[in-house]
Amino acid sequence: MIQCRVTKKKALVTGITGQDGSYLAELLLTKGYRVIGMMRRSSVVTFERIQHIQDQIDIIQGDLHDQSSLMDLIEKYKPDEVYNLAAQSFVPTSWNQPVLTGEVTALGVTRMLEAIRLLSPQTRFYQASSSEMFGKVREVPQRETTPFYPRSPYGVAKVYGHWITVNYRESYNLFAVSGILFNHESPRRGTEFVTRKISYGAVRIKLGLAKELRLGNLDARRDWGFAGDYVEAMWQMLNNETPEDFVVGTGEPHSVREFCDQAFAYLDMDYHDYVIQDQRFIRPAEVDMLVADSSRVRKTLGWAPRIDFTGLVEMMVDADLKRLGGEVT
Ligand code: NDP
Ligand code: GDR
Repeated sequence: MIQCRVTKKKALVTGITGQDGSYLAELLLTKGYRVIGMMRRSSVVTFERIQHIQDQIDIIQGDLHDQSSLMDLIEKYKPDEVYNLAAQSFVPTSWNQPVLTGEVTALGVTRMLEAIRLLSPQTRFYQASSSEMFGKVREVPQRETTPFYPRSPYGVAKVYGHWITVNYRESYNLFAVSGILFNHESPRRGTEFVTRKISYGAVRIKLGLAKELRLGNLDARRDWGFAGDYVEAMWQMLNNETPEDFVVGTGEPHSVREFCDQAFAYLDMDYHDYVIQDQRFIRPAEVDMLVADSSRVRKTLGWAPRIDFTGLVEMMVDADLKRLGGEVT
């Protein structure tokens, strides 16, 4: 009897416990991958976002600070694909902890690339680059060729991560790509990021659990999409014929004020009555406006977002209502 053995593709995801890691793991599982999730050791296990798929993933300890943990992982699994999503990803923290941000968000990329170069050069590598690299924007909208002008230690670290990825592709012929993703949100977004801070804060006010919501710059504008759509672009980039970098975004900018307006209005409230501008949340250097020209990814890979701005706001508010025990409107 001829035995037919189908080998599953193996993907290693760093940052598996984060927002994007959880959506990407779901996507890869539906595509039949064996998913190996790397997480750093902590005294409290942070499995909230992947609880529902925990027993379908191999969860392995590793840290972007620690070269030998990455080498062990790459040598042991020889993954077909590595998605490097782990980072110190909160922009304000990067001013308080600039060295740590550089260690993880910048040098961590080189550590992973070195492990791949030395132990598994056929592995395809995805780097989570960011629209924060455009910072004080040199053109509007921003595309692959727009020069970078980062405005925070986080943005600077991401620029390093981006260029080291390009450099390893050009120096060692690795299939290494960088997705320059604009802000993407979801009900799984951390509560310190502005969209979730607003959806969660508005619901708490609606349910009588809070009286006000304190925010920073209400006039900042971002190109916000849904994280579930963006992880598809990551997979498409690693499954493209050639290693190329792409800008991914909706192409629609909205202000923090508009996000507040929609979230509060959806709950039959007026944000003017509750939102207070607080100096504590103003950044030392701000990125005023980001908006993507993602025509290349749309044309080359056929990527397109499915959820629009209103759909995103309502999804996040509904999820927080459900979480906090209120009724979905
Ligand atoms: P999150 O902050 O939700 O997740 C970050 C992940 O990195 C967490 O799993 C965290 O682990 C892990 N991590 C942090 N430090 C280390 C370390 N030293 N070693 C190993 N793991 C570590 O981020 P997102 O999911 O939102 O973003 C994913 C990636 O995409 C990040 O690199 C981010 O900078 C980038 N990006 C995000 C965008 C967005 O809008 N979401 C846009 C563009 C880029 P733990 O749970 O233990 O904290
Ligand atoms: P960002 O996201 O810095 O773009 O980085 P964040 O949601 O933190 O800020 C977006 C904009 O909102 C303004 N803002 C506030 N932000 C926060 N966090 N809290 C507030 O109270 C507040 N008030 C106003 C900010 O000033 C800013 O202009 C995210 C992260 O996911 C990065 O990892 C990723 O690379 C980029 O998106 C693209």
